[in-house]
Amino acid sequence: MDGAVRDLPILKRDAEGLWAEASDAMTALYGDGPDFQSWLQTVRALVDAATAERSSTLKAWDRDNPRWWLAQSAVGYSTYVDRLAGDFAGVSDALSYLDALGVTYLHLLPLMKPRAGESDGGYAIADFEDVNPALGTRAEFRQLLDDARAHDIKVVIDLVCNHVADDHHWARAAQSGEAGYRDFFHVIPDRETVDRWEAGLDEVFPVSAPGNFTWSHDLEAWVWTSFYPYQWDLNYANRDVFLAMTSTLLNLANQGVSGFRLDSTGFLWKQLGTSCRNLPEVHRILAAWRALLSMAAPGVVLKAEAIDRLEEVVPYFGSSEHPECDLAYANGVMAGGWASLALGTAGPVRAQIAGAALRPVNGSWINYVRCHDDIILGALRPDLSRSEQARAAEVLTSGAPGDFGDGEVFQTFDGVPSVNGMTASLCGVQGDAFGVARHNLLYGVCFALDGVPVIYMGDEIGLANDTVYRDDPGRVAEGRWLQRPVMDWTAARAALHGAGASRPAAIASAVMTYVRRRGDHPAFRDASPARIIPDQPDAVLAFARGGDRDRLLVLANFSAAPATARHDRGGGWRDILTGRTGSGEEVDLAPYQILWMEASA
Ligand code: OTU
Repeated sequence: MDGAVRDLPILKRDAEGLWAEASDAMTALYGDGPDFQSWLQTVRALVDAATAERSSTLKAWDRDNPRWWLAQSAVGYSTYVDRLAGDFAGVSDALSYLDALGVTYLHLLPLMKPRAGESDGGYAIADFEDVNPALGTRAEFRQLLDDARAHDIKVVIDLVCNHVADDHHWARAAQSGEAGYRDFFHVIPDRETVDRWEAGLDEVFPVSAPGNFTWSHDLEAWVWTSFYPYQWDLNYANRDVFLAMTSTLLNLANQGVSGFRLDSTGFLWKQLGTSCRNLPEVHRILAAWRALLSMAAPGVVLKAEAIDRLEEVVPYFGSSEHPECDLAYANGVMAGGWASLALGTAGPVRAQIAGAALRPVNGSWINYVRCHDDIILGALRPDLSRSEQARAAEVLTSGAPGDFGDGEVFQTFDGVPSVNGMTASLCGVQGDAFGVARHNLLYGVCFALDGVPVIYMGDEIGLANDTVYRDDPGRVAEGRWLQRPVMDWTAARAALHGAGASRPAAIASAVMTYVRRRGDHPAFRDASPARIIPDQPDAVLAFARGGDRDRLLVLANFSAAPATARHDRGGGWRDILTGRTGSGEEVDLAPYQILWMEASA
């Protein structure tokens, strides 16, 4: 951890300082309510109880792992439990594989008890206190957490904090008219009022779940449902909701998880006349959660899942004085990488990396190439025009000659389709000779950036699209299943040892080289942002990492034609990925080639 990070005010704040921070945020949100001071004491009692109940093992873990995600060796892996290994016990068995790959933190997609029937891939939670029975028992989940701790692998879970399933007991209580529960949700009796709200809103699933409200016969009213009709948005303007979710957060932290991916953070607060995304109150909720969690479970990380334009995402870090989330998804860089690859120009990714450097020092990026969701190119507006976004999506999905990607269109926002597919398929590994090089290019950039690189399950062996969902009536309407394949363990175990089919082995070898070089090169000790090196040909992305002495240059060619990059390593250089050496201030890059270049003298 570098000096600037070690000196963060938050790390020096004692419990009372943290409580003052949390109280300020809660006062701004709920200070006008009746008996506010006594309500505040209820929150205090909750966090004090959680602090007292935290086990000595976890307290020791907190002490030994301050800001563990900043370790130079930190590498994440994101997966569904069942798609990777069937159940919790299967994931326990997979830990040694993840260890061998170099993974230090495991993000498990939703694993709490989901709604019966359709559940948006588990993002409709019926019970935060229970796990998905299809994945095992609570005891098996606890065992997995213990096993992971033994491997020194941190487990981060999804906390779906914006909504609950329509069969969660809060929703059930509202449906049966139990006092207090109707206000857990945004319930609007008349259509005119609904229409006034709708006027400011976008749609998340315009095709499969148009609109933001769903009629409930039981409530005889419209319920706010930003996502699917069975996902009921929680009403955080109601302090009981905040209290209930805070309690959930603290309980789960004390079970031994190392962090939370806070799902759909942008949607937590609604205000008529706005887009109801990323409102200031959302940031107050997160600041309060960070401070309360720091009181009870300081080693636990908060990750913001705010999939938006960069300028909307940066505020999710808060500031060094008033921190919010410790990590946030660099979705702009991710989408920029795909746009650059598709268009053969480094411009889009370059602009996003330059913008990502503006994060505050208390925050760090999660860098990734793919995840379980679609790629939303609209995050690149206005830098990238709508027609360029559309062209990029076409290259990734059309299947026409020259359009290398083998993805699918998910849905269309503002005239631009969002894109589904696994990295390997989107890179066209089955189509032309450059597929593997494209895959290695994107992962090579991802691992060289500042922040934590996260591998999406199966990408380490170039697992292709899973088209099985098309024949499954329960899943055919949800195109994101294309990138939720079942792990191919035969290929994976062979590839890790350099054996088996050549493509998985080649991709695994590249990924493992990135993991190792990132872990051992001194340039990556420094957590400061990547610095763009200007004056390159259009296709070339060039950036520097590390301090003056250990500086590493990353040069990447995003086009299918050779390109010549410029650099200041004229006295002699060495590519730490391949060992290739050279001199002179220009270097020729093959199509899609990436170099991690250190000074050789
Ligand atoms: C998140 O998604 C999850 O990652 C999705 O898998 C869920 O469907 C969704 O929340 C609801 O729980 O809200 O802030 O394809 O990128 O829905 C971004 C659209 C989200 C997703 C968007 C996203």
